[in-house]
Amino acid sequence: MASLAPSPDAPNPALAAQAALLARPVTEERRMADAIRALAIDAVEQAKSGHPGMPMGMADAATTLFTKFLKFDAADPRWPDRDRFVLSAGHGSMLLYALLNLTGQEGMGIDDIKRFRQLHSPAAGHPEYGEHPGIETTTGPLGQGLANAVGMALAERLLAARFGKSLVDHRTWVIAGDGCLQEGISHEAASLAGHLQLSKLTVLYDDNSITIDGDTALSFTDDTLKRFAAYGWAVRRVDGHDPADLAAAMLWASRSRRPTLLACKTIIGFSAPTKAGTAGSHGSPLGPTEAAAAKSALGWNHPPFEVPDGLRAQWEAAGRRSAGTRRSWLKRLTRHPQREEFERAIAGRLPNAWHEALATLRIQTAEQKPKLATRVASQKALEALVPAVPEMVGGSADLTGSNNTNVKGIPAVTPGNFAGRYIHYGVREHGMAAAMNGMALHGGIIPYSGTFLVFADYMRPAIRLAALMRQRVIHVLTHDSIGLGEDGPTHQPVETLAGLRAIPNLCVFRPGDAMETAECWELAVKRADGPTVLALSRQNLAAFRTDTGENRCARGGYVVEEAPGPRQATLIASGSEVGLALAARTALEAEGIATAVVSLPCWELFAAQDASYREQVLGSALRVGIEAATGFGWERWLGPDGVFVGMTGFGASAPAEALFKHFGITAEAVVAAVKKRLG
Ligand SMILES: Cc1ncc(C[n+]2csc(CCOP(=O)(O)OP(=O)(O)O)c2C)c(N)n1
Ligand SMILES: [Mg+2]
Repeated sequence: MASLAPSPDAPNPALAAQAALLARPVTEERRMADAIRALAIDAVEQAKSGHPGMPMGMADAATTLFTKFLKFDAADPRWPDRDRFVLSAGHGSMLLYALLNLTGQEGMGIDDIKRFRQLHSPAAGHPEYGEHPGIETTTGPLGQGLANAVGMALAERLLAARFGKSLVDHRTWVIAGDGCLQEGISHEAASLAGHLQLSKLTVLYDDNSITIDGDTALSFTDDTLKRFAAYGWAVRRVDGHDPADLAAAMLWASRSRRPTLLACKTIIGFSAPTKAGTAGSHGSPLGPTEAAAAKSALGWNHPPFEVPDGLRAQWEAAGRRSAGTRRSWLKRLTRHPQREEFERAIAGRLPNAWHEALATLRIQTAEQKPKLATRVASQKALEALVPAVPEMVGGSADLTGSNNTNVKGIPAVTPGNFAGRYIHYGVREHGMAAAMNGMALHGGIIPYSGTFLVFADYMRPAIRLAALMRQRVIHVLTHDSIGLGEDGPTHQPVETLAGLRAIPNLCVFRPGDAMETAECWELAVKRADGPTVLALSRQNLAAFRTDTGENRCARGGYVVEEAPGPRQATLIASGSEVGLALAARTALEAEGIATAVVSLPCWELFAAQDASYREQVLGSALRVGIEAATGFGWERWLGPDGVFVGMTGFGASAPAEALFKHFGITAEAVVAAVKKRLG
C-alpha cells in the first residue's frame, strides 16, 4: 500500500494556500496576529532554539480569543473569576509569552522575551507555573495541559455550585495540538469532560497536520471530530486563519451545553516561505534568511522585538477589555454573604476548626487501639476531615470501596450536577491525577483521590508535575505491598515506593497504624506547597501508638521503642512492617539484645530534619531496614553496613501471610539477620 504521507520531495501544498492568504488585504486582526508571529520568530532566533511554528500558525486563533472572548484583566492576572487559558501545546510557549507581553501584563517585558530560554527569565523553554501569574499551569509534557483544563473546568462548576454564579462564572480555553490529542491522557480527560458535561470548556485544536516526524498521516489518521463527538462534545471545523470564522466558532462554543472542540485548520509556521506547512518550522529557529523572508511576506518591516506603538496600544486595550467586568465582580464580592469563605478557600487557607474532629479521632484511637487496615483508618480520618473542610473534593479511579475514599453523607457529582463533592473518575488514573492538578491550580479545591499504589505508574507524569508546580493534591494509594495477597504480582508494588520517593517535593507517607494514618492525613491537608501520596495497607495492622500529643510523623521518622540500654541494633521500618519490627524487638530483647524500633513514615520529611536529630533516631548501632518493597534507596538510611529485609523481585499470588513467610519478611527473619551480624 502506498504511504499516506507525502514524500519529502513532493511540492509543499501549504505554500499555495499560504500565498492566497497573504494576498488578502491586511486587516487589523492580521496585524495584531503578526505581532505575535514577529515576537516568536525573533525570540527563537535570539535564543537559537525554540518552537516558532506553532505560535506562527495559531496567532490568528489566539488573537481572536484574546481580543474578543477571553475574560481577563491584564491589571490583575490572579482575578479569581477570570477565564483560564491553558497552552497545552507547551512547546509553543512563545505564543503565550507574546500574548502576556502584548496585553501589557507586568512581569513579561520585552527584555524578558529577549531572554527567552535563558536562566532566570520568566520566558522559559516551556511555560512554567509560578514564573508569571498569567501562566496557569506548567505544560510541555503533551496532553497534560488539556487534562489540567478539564480539572479547572470541573473546579469552576464545583465552586459555582457552592458560591453561586455571581462569584464563579468563567470558561476554560485550551490550545492543544496533534501531539496532545494523540496522547492517551487526552482520551481519558476528554471522555471524562464529555461525561460530566463540562460545557464551559473549549479546546482550540491546532489542526495543522504536522508533528515532529512530519505529516500526521504517518501516525494519526483518527477522525478526531467524530472521536470527540462520541465523547459527548460539540465539535466544529474552523478556518484557523479566518478571524470571522474563528469568532463565529468561539461564540458558538460559548453557548454550547457540551464541551467544545474547535478544529482550527492552520498552517504551521505561517508566513515562512519554505518551511511553512512542514515539520521544519516546528522546533528550531527559522534561520536568518527564512526569518527575514517570513516577516517580509507579512509586510512586517520593524526591527527585531519592536512592535509599533499603535499596535501595542490596540493589544493593551484588549488587555483592559474586561476591567469593567472585574470591577463589577469586585463589588458583588464585597456584598456577598459568603465573601470571607470564598476568599479563604481561594487563598488556600484552611477553616479555623479544620482539625478539631481529627484531634478527637486521635484521642479515640489512642484509647481504643483499633487493629485496622490503614486504608480503613484513612477513611476514618476522612470522615473527620471532609465535613470540616468544604474545599476537599474526593474521588477514586473506580476503586471507591477498596480505597475507602468515600465519606458518608457526601454526595457524588453527576453529569451536569456539581453540588456533590465526590468524583467517580472512572478507570482513568492519568486523567484523574492531571485533572486534580488542574483543580488545585484553579484554586478553591483540595482534591484527593484514590487508586491502588501499583497504579501510581499510570499517574506518574501528573504526580511529577504536581510536585514541580508545588500543588496540594493528595493521592490515597492503597494495597501497598505483597500484603494485598491473592491478586498477585501485577497488583503488588515492589519498586513503586522507591520510584515515588525519587520525585523531589513529593511527600510519600506510609503510616503503620491508625494513629500514624491520622497524623499523616493531618500533614497532607496542611501541606499547602506540594503533593502527597499516602501508601496504605489492605490488611489489618495492630496499633502501636497510644500517645496523642505531638504529631510524631511530622518529623518523617521517630523512635517508637527505645532500647533499654545502649543500642545493639536499630530496626527501621515503615507501614505494615513497623509492627513486624516491634515483634522482632520483643524476641531480640528476650535474648538480651538491646534493640530500638524506628518508624519512618516519610523520607522526604525525615531528610529535612537536622543531621543531629536523624543521627539520634537512626543511632550508631547496627541498622536494619524492613520494608515489603525493594531495598532501592534504603542505603541512604542504612549506610554501607546496614542490613535490609524486604523484597528482591516481584511478588506472587497467595494469601498475605504465606507471602510474607515465602519472601522472608518476618520477625524471625529479622531476628536471624541481627544475630548473624552481631555474631
Ligand atoms: C509526552 C510528550 N512526548 C513527547 C514530547 C516531545 N514533543 C514535543 S512537541 C512534539 C510534537 C507535537 O506535535 P504537535 O502537537 O502537532 O505540535 P506542532 O508540531 O503542530 O506544533 C513532540 C513529540 C513532549 N513534549 N511530550
Ligand atoms: Mg501539529
